[in-house]
Amino acid sequence: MTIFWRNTLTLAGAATLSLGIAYAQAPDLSDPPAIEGEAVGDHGSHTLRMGLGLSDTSPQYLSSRYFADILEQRTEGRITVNIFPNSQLGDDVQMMEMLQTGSLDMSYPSSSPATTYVQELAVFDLPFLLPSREAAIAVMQSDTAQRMLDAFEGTGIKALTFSENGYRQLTNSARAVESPEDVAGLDVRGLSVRTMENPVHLSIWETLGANPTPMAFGELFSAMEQGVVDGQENPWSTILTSNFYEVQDYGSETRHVYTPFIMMMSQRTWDRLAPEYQELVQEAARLSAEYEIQLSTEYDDWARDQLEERGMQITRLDDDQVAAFQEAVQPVYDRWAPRIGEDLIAEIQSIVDATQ
Ligand code: TF8
Repeated sequence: MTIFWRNTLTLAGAATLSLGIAYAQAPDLSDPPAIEGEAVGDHGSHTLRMGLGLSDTSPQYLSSRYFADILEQRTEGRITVNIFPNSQLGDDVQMMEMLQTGSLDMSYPSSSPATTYVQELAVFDLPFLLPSREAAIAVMQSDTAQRMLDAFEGTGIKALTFSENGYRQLTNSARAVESPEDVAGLDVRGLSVRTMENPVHLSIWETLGANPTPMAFGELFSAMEQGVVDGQENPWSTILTSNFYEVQDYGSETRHVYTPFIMMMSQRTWDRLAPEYQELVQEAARLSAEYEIQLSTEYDDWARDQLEERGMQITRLDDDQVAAFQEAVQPVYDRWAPRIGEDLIAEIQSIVDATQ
């Protein structure tokens, strides 16, 4: 077991043991899948810089390390990847711009802020579109999704693969939320909710009666700490690994949107790689995305239970309560489906139906 993985395992182990018995199985952070395949031969040396938004305990980071390890091993050290987590090089929007100029080699943003480059990605932002992780994975691995990755052609960004950011959950510091009325506030003001920089997400929270504020992820913790916003929405693993429980008292298992990540490389970096290296990068991206989805799946329920252990009041919604949210956000479909494309939504829906 390499030093890195042992330290990470210890972190997860300590997190579990120090907080009592976690209800869900702790993620299996033992060494990632074995790296197989022959060395690809000498096609020059490259040191790549990769910027990530999340912390170095997140599935996004752990799978990116696995990606880097595959490249380093299969090129016998000729390709190395230096990973910069915690939004230290910028937020998703800024890092995508850096890919375009070539001042950054790789990044791993959510699909939502990338809709400025490929508008069809907004289909993933439609609320309650993907009813299960199985359906989400089928969509991300479909030809329809590959067409969206290919649509980055000409933007200066090479989109390599989708993986899982995950089902988004609402948290806030004001009150427990189990209905759309709790979001809007009947005798009190609507919740101020930070959203990603994406018009469909703004529309969702406006429709629910909240006061949405688009904001870069790197600014979110201090905005919540200072009360600039009441709440935010992200998967449980992000809420845990970004320590949001320190400034958020209430969580609601809304699962209102499933967001993919997109692993990206600067087109300039990609064009500098020999074909054999390009093929290896694509294979390493695919393998690390599979591992990321496995980790993110294992983290999901475990992270929610860890948040509960740390004092967050988690509201689980029953089918009727979920149905009330689905009904309340129907106007979002009415407004955005024509702009995203009814045919694309129908394609996605048929993939979803085939998994149910
Ligand atoms: C968000 C996203 C982010 C990720 C991360 C910065 O809420 O879900 O957590 O894109 O890579 O901004």
